[in-house]
Amino acid sequence: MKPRFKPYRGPSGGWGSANAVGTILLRERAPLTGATALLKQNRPIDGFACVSCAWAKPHPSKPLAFCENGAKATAWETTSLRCTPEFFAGHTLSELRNWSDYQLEQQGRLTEPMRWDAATDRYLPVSWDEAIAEIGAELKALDDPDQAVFYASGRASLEASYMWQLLARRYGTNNLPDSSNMCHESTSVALPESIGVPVGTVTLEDFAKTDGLLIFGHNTSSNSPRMLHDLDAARQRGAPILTFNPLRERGLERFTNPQSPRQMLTGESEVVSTHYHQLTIGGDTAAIAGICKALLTMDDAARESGQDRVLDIAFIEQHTQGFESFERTIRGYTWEMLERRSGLTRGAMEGAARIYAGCQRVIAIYGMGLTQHRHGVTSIQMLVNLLLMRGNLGKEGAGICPVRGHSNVQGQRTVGITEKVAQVPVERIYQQFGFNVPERDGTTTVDACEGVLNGTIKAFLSLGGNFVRATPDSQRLEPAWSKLRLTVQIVTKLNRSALVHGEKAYILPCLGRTEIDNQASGPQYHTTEDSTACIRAWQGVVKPAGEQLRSEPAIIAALAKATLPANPRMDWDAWVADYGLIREAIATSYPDIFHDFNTRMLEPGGFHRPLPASWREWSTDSGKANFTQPDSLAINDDVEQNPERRDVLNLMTIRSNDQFNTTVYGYDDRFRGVYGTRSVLFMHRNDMARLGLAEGDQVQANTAVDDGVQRSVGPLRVTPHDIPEGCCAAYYPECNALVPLWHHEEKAKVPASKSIPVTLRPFIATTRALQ
Ligand SMILES: Nc1nc2c(c(=O)[nH]1)N[C@H]1C(S)=C(S)[C@@H](COP(=O)(O)OP(=O)(O)OC[C@H]3O[C@@H](n4cnc5c(=O)[nH]c(N)nc54)[C@H](O)[C@@H]3O)O[C@H]1N2
Ligand SMILES: Nc1nc2c(c(=O)[nH]1)N[C@H]1C(S)=C(S)[C@@H](COP(=O)(O)OP(=O)(O)OC[C@H]3O[C@@H](n4cnc5c(=O)[nH]c(N)nc54)[C@H](O)[C@@H]3O)O[C@H]1N2
Ligand SMILES: [Mo]
Repeated sequence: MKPRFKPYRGPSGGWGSANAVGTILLRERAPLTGATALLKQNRPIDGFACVSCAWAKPHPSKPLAFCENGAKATAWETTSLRCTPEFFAGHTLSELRNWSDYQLEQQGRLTEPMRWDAATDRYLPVSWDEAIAEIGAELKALDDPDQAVFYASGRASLEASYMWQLLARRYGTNNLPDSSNMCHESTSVALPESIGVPVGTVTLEDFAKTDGLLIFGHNTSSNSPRMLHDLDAARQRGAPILTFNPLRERGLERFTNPQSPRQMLTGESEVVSTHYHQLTIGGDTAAIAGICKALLTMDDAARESGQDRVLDIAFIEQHTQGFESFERTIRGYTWEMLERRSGLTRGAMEGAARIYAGCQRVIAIYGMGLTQHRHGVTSIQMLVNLLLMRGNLGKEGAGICPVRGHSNVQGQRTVGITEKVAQVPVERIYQQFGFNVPERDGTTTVDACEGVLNGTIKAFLSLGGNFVRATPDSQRLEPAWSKLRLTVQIVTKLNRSALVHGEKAYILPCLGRTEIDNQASGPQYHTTEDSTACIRAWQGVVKPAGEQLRSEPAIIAALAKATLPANPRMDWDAWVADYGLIREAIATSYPDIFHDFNTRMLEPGGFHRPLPASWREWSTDSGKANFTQPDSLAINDDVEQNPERRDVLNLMTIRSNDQFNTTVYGYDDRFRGVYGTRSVLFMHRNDMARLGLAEGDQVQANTAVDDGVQRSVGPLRVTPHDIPEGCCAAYYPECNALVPLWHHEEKAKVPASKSIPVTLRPFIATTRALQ
């Protein structure tokens, strides 16, 4: 199909979404199973948690509790397409490596365990027993357990995740990186320092009571569309919504509620953001500092004229520390510098401050636009500072709301998927299972990539995900994978990570969350934790995609039995027979959060993890909420800045409305007016003119760093867009080759994939084409 480009003037939600749902059900050839499954989507206890985003599910649930993208995710999993041994017989891996992400996953659900055969360069079927025994033998043969990595993408249930970390730790390593290391790890580093909890503090009840919202760097309409209902309800109550985003994301401008017959019939839509601030990429710390500065000035004036203070002085005195030095730093910034760094005018920042000061209960929402930067932790902490100034933490209707990505990524950390030993209940694990958790911290995602490059990693096992495709520096890393001895993918669909592999490579196909998981004691529940720390039970509703598929807990248990010495205290078989026993083990390891797990998970609405910050108890070093100092207002200080070089643009890698991470559902990005292609580069018209480019030109993007490595992606079609000058945007994962592995958040090590310096050149056909 020929690509088309046409600005989208419609709202998010509405008929555009309804049409898209029908299209995807047909494309996946799952109109019936898919549609039936949708009726049970996000219905706790007798239904399943959406496999798409991690946004909270309301209780009681609505009749059709799903969104366009949730429906796509369900259709993707309940598809009737199958990727069988016959498919693999027909294609060598060298051939498949030239296929796109879309083509690979479009083959449908994997049905049988497969083993790579070097002689024919094909995956051939293998029995479960043989595959598991061989993997166990390979792991046992490694010189050092730290040569193995146990990666987890954020979809696996609490039960599977707990078993996965236990397997890795008993085996002898804390090498447990997960997708969070590329995502919200900046949050997990920033929030504990500031407020003593690693996760967001708000619940849906807070959304129902808030009177003001700030949204930084989150594309809500594509990535957590169900949240639009909560935003819409707040708008109806008159709450202002201030959005800060370099792109004018259409879905954050207008929304038609698909559950409102009136709006659907009349085509009416509601405003989402009342104020939209198009700051420059990475300009958030400066923009928030500007708002803080304006608040201080307003507070000075109020004090002088004897009016009510703008700052919540009682809160600051009783609950925080570090305010004086924070205040000094903020007052020290000049407006000239704040304007230059943020890309916003002083007037815009002052205006935002006035609106913020007019609200009594404010929630600050954020996503990858803050976390995937060199100084992501600083930006997040600045946002917390802003909330602290007016006591917007630990009270109803207010708080910080990091919107997590994968549907159980927050929960995985809660049950031990982390490379950091300090976060593991070492004592309890010892009492429970009689072994010592290894003392050395494990690898983050970036460390694991380095280990693959330098040969220290020999075995890589993946519980879901598509690590090869999701990580930075693809052109540099891909060839290094062949040096590994063992690669294992526990997945539902074929992706590039199974094609870029080690000497021994296996695909172990598993059940998805929509599917009925029958074990010895009957159908099993599984549990998840959403972005509001709400833990609930779910169960699959559709027939498994193949008879040979095994559940994730069953696969992990089999691997554990083949790898670890027998230990009567870890009864893997009993756990698989009855997941309730896994939950009892989780409750023993984490009693404060999970006591009476098996009962409480079935309570209407589930249960919330206790978060001291939400009742103003601060589990920080100081015992108070900490105002932190911004260490830098710079955007890219590990990349040489040269103001003379006006040919360098700052690139952000973003998601379309038709993908879930590396899963590409289709080639349209309706809200951004792009149809039939992902090979685009969104640019400001002035930059195009300055660089002598016209709409439709094909360019190659090159990373503008001087570390001896050539990084390029193309062809990309030059596409004018409403984006600040000097900034440009293109899609992830196609552009991951442009992100240097060392270019990451300085403390959290999250790849800084939202700010990559690039130069553009006309595309020459000899360059490696975009996959
Ligand atoms: N349908 C669908 N849902 C998803 C996903 C998906 O791929 N598809 N992925 C899931 C996952 S794992 C995650 S982590 C989340 C991701 O959801 P988001 O956090 O929304 O991530 P991105 O799509 O990368 O978009 C980042 C947004 O930040 C803006 N941005 C970029 N740079 C900056 C900046 O410097 N400052 C500010 N203020 N804004 C900036 C971009 O314009 C964009 O609107 O969604 C989850 N949900
Ligand atoms: N440049 C750039 N890079 C990025 C990002 C970015 O914005 N820009 N975003 C980062 C972020 S936020 C994230 S979270 C990562 C995502 O990184 P990952 O989590 O590793 O990748 P996904 O694309 O979500 O993984 C998709 C695969 O998961 C498998 N899968 C799906 N469902 C299941 C299941 O139920 N069980 C199992 N076992 N497997 C399943 C399927 O085979 C599918 O192909 O990418 C990161 N990389
Ligand atoms: Mo993510």
